[in-house]
Amino acid sequence: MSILGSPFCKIVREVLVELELPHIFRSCARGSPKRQILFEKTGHFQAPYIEDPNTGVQMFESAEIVEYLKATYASS
Ligand SMILES: N[C@@H](CCC(=O)N[C@@H](CS)C(=O)NCC(=O)O)C(=O)O
Repeated sequence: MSILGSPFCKIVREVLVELELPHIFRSCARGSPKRQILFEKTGHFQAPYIEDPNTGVQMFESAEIVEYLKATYASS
């Protein structure tokens, strides 16, 4: 099955899977009411967006998210 999606979200999801990090994925496809929910929460809509309940970190920007996940969860 092929699913078209954001290439920016894809690289973040790949790192979440690679690091075997349990996560909840909330799709914000065009037309999804979750877009408005994210906008109301952050004042902005952009995907990907991550919230880490372990650290309280909330961030946009795929490259920064990948860097954060690797720095926080990759074992050396
Ligand atoms: N520089 C950002 C770009 C992210 C981006 O452009 N995301 C698109 C989805 S692919 C987006 O949220 N666009 C706003 C919209 O769809 O309204 C990153 O690397 O995360």
